[in-house]
Amino acid sequence: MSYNQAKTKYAALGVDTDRAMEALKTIPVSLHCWQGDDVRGFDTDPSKPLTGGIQTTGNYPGRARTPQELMADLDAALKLCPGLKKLNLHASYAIFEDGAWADRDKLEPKHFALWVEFCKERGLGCDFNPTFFSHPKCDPLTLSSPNEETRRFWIGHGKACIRISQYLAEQLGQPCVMNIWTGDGFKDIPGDRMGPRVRYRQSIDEILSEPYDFKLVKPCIESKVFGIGVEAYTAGSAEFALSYAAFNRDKCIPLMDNGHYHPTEVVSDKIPALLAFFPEIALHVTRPIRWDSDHVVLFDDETREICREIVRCGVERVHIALDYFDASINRVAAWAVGFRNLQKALLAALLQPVAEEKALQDGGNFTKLMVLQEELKTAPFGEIWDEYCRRSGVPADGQWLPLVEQYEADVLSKRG
Ligand code: RNT
Ligand code: ZN
Repeated sequence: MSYNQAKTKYAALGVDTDRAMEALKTIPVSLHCWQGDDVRGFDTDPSKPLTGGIQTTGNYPGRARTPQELMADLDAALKLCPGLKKLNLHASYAIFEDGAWADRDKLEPKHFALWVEFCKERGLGCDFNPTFFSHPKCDPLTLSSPNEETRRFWIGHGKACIRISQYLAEQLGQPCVMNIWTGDGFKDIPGDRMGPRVRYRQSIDEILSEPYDFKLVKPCIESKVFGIGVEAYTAGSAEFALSYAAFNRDKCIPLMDNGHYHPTEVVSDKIPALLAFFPEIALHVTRPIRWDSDHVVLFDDETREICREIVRCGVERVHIALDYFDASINRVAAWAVGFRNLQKALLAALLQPVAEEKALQDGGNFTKLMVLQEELKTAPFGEIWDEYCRRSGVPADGQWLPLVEQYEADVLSKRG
C-alpha cells in the first residue's frame, strides 16, 4: 500500500495524516544521556556501584567511558530518531576540562559548556537533573538525611543545579526541565516516617529559594513507590511529591515516571487527573517489568495509552522525557528503538479522531466508540510511520539497525 492509499483510509476515519505528521514534529521529547553509559557519569569512580535503589543489569560491551565517546554515541543515535529532540543530562555528566574536578555542591555552568556547544550545533534543547545518588555523601540519605552536614551538601548541589539549568535554558533559548529525584528510603520498617519527609520538604524549599525564571527553568518533583534496597519506605512517595508540587504550583511541577507505581496502576489515567489541576506536568517514560526495571520503551499498549492522553489533554502541557537503561543490549540501538517507539506512539495518538471519540462518549454511544477504537487498531499505520521517517530524513524501520551494527563493528567493539 502506498502512503496516499493509507492517507485515504485514514481520511475515511476522519483523520488528517499530513496534519498529524506536522504536529508530531513540534513535540519535544527528551533523550536521556544515561542510557549510553549505564548511568555512571564522569564525576565519580566508575567501578563503584550505582546507588539510590536503581540498577542497570547486563554487561554488553562498548559502553561510553568519556564525554567524547558519549557524544559520539549520542550522535549515532540521534541520526536515527525523527522528531524534535532535547538532550537530558544528569549533573554527574559534568565535564571537567584540564582535570579540574569539582564536587557536586560546587558544580558550575562552565562544567556544562561543552554540552551547550553540543546542543547548539545540533539544535537541541537541554533538560537537567541533580544527581542525588552514586556519591560518597549519600549517607545513604541525601535531602532527607538527619545529618545536617549531609543535608546541606545536597541542598548545595540542588541550588548549583538550578543555576546550571537557568544557564542551559538561556544559552539554548528553550525551557530546561530540572527534575528532583532522590532514592532516599529504608530497606526495612522505619522508626520514623515523618522526620525524613519533613526534612525532604525543607530541603526542596531551600533549593527552590535559589532564584530562577519559572518560564525557563521547570523544577519537577518525581515520586517513587520503592527501590531495590529501599523496599519498605520511600521519603519521596506519590503523596509527598504530588502534595509538594500542589502546594508550590508557582515554583515547580509534578513528574510521573511510569515505573514508579504499583503494577496495576497506570500513568495514562493519572495524566488527565493531574492536568485537571496543574497547568503543566512532566513524565518519565520507561517500561517496568514487575518493578522499576527500566527496560527499553516499546510500542506497547500503555505507552500508546500514555501518548493518547498527552494528545487529548494538550501536548504543550506535558514535558516528555525517556528514562530507561538497559546494559544488556547495544546501547545506541536501545536509545534509537525506545525513542522511535515513543514517536510511533505519539504518531498513533495523533491519528485518532479525538473530537469524534469525545462526542461519542458524551452522546452515550459506547457501541460506536468501541468499534471505532478497535477498527483504528488495524488502520495502515506502518505506511504513515514510513512516510514520517522519510519526511524527517531518518531511516525507515528495517534500515536503521544495520547502521548501528556497522557503528558497533567500527567503534563500540574496539572499546576495552
Ligand atoms: C529513578 C528515577 C530517576 C532516574 C534518573 C537516572 O528511579 O526514575 O528519574 O532513573 O534520574
Ligand atoms: Zn525517572
